[in-house]
Amino acid sequence: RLQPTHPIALAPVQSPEPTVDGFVTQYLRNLNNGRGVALSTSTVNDRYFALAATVRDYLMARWLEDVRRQRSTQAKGVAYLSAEYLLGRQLDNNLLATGLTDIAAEALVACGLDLEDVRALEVEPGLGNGGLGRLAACFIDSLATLGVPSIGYGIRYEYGIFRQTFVDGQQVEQADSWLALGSPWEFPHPEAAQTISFGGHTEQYDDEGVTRTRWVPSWNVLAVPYNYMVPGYHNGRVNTLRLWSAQATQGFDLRVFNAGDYQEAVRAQTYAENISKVLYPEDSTPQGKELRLQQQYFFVAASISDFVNLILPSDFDLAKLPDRVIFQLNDTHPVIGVPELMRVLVDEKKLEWDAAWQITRQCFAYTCHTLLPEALEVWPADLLGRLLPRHLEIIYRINDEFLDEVRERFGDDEERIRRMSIISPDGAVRMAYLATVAGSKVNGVAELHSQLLREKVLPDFDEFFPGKFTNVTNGVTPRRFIRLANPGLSRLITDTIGPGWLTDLDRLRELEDYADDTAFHAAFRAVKASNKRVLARTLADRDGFTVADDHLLDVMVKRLHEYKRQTLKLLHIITEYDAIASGRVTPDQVTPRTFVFGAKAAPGYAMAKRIIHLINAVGSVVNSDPRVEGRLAVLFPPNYNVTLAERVVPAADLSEQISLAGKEASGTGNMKFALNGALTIGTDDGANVEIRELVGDENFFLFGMSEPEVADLQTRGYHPIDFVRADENLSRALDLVSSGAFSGGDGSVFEPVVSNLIHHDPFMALADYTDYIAAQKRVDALYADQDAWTRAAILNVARCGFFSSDRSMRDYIDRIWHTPPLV
Ligand code: Z16
Repeated sequence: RLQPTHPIALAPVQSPEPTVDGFVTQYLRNLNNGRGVALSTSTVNDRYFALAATVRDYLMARWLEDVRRQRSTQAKGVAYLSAEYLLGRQLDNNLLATGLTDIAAEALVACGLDLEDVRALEVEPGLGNGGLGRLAACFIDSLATLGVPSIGYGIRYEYGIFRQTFVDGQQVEQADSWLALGSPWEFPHPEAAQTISFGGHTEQYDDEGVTRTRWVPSWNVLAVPYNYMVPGYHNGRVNTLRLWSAQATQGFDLRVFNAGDYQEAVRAQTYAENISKVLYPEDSTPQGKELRLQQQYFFVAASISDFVNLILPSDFDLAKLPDRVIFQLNDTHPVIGVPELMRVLVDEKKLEWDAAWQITRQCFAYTCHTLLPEALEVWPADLLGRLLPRHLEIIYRINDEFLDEVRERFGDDEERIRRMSIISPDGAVRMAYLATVAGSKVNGVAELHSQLLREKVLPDFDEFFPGKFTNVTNGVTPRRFIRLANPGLSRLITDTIGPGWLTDLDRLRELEDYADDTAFHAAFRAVKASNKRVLARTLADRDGFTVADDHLLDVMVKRLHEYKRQTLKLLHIITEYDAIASGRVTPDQVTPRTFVFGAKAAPGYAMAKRIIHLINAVGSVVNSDPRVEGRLAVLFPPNYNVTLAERVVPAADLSEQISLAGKEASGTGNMKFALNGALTIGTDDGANVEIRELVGDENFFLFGMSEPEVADLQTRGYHPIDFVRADENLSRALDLVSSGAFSGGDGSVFEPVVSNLIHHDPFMALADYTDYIAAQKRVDALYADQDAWTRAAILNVARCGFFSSDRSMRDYIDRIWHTPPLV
């Protein structure tokens, strides 16, 4: 047997020198050897790829060491299972993590290049819809920064969230071909591919006197892993994100090919590879399509097999699996992993059912991200059984045994049994119930959400499983959303309280001492003004917009959903516009405001698309009416994504968090804005509640019904028309839309939006309108006193350190995972 003898081969992996010379050397090597071009003939894309490769090279030694250590120590780790990771651009983040930003910039200058030009080439991997996917990205950043052994598992969609364009004000979706030029951040490992099976039937067989079940599937597909580095911030740690890509098991089926049906053979290949083709563009309201279940099983089965068969040593005692891993279920999307682990343990590893169930119950934990009943996934049993017949059997058995336990506790309370059954009366598998029964813990994502989850969505389960339910309030990574997005504020903070706060965000409290400091006020305001100019430049470049620099910047960016109530924001804008246009107030009586929207609508969500159209329509009227010129502007840049968020959030003065109370599970944009010194106008919903408690009532514009008031109005009977009659401004605003003022005189265009509000208004926008307008008046009043406003903004920054995703991760570790950092 050959052993390495060369000293270099014996030494640990070498990193390039962390100097400008070292960087230049490595950079040119990557450009020449990796891209096969000379500096003089390289394209910007070559230059971007070589730069990314160079940053990778600096991370490589740490990554290889961490992977080795996580395996050799056998320490318990987190396997985060998520169908979405909304990562955002990687280059800046990885430069920051390694502390190489300045060296890289200098090295590029020495090569006659500008870092700014090169970084613009990066297409962000948009492998998520919104909050849930971005949360997963923040969490893996924090886990790496805390040094917790962990791996993120997900899907390498060939097309991420669609690119949004507007044609005549209406949303048109385009494919997000983020891989068109390749990605420099991924490491494919086709040799580690897993075969994932589907379809077929199950059968019993005799295994040396024991009757066992086996699954005889009818088709399969290869899951090829692609690894991505997840560097910790300045700690020399690099974790792994492993995304699976579907590939046909053979290029073509030989038998079919020999029979002469070449077309048919290629069709089979396309079918298999469709599985990881595209991200489902639904946020909060899934469609229940078979391909989506295929995606879910595909990545979860590959991940479990990867962990059990490749990461664990071959002689591992599976009874100890709970000491080695916790599979965190990010929403119901990966819940099919529960019967899959049972199948692996019972059918493949030949454990007893009861022993396997003991293990499984300790290896999973479930995070619920919603309260909307339509967002809780259910799969028709026949669909699930056709695709995964063995899993359906396992689910039935889990349910039977669970309901037996319920009967034992409560007697034949058939009503309760029906309520708690994992299988609904119409024969669908309730994935949230399955996750709750199987999970060691179930958590909501903000205090109010966790409370409502226990009291309203899963009360029977809370009663049955005391101690199972817990809360972990969401968080956001301060590396990306403060340090990278807001370098000016970051510098000011470090100048004021010293370094260290970026990994210990509670230290922002020390800024409270400067809430009345004149010099600090001036510096703080200068940062905000400069961020507005940066945003203005971005919007001018990408959309040709002009942004006034003396306006209050009023921002509502989030997915378009009726429960989030973009229409309520729009009614405020129309009211302001109407007041000036009708001459009831003079332009100088209103605070000059620029309203910024960012929102994608699910392509099949007709009402959401109409609302997008209406925002654009109101915008084009307001922006071209000389009567409000210089006072009101509406900007709706298309294709809001992480990259744009990094510009919008630091520039905002006012953060709109106006969902109907009880509908937004948490929100995370709300946290990003507050941490960047915007004040929030918001309802008592999701994490807004905790933001307000922390920053103080006087530094938060609260309005609207509370959740109990909403529930109360619902039971009393909600009649939106009553609210229209009671507020003249509201009826005027609605009439303006109906009159066709925003649709060239044709009132029919937006009639569905208006009549839906007046006759149904499922999210009670009209009921909260009057109070919302009153709260906006308080915004105007405070903004008129710039010292008071700045003080409140500073206190928002100082008091929101709690919303670091580092804290969220510590809470998960303490309450759910029990996976201490590896020191
Ligand atoms: C999603 O983004 C969220 C919930 C859900 O069931 C599905 C998707 Cl794709 C969001 C919540 O709406 C939001 O309130 C929350 O902050 C976010 O998940 C992260 O928890």
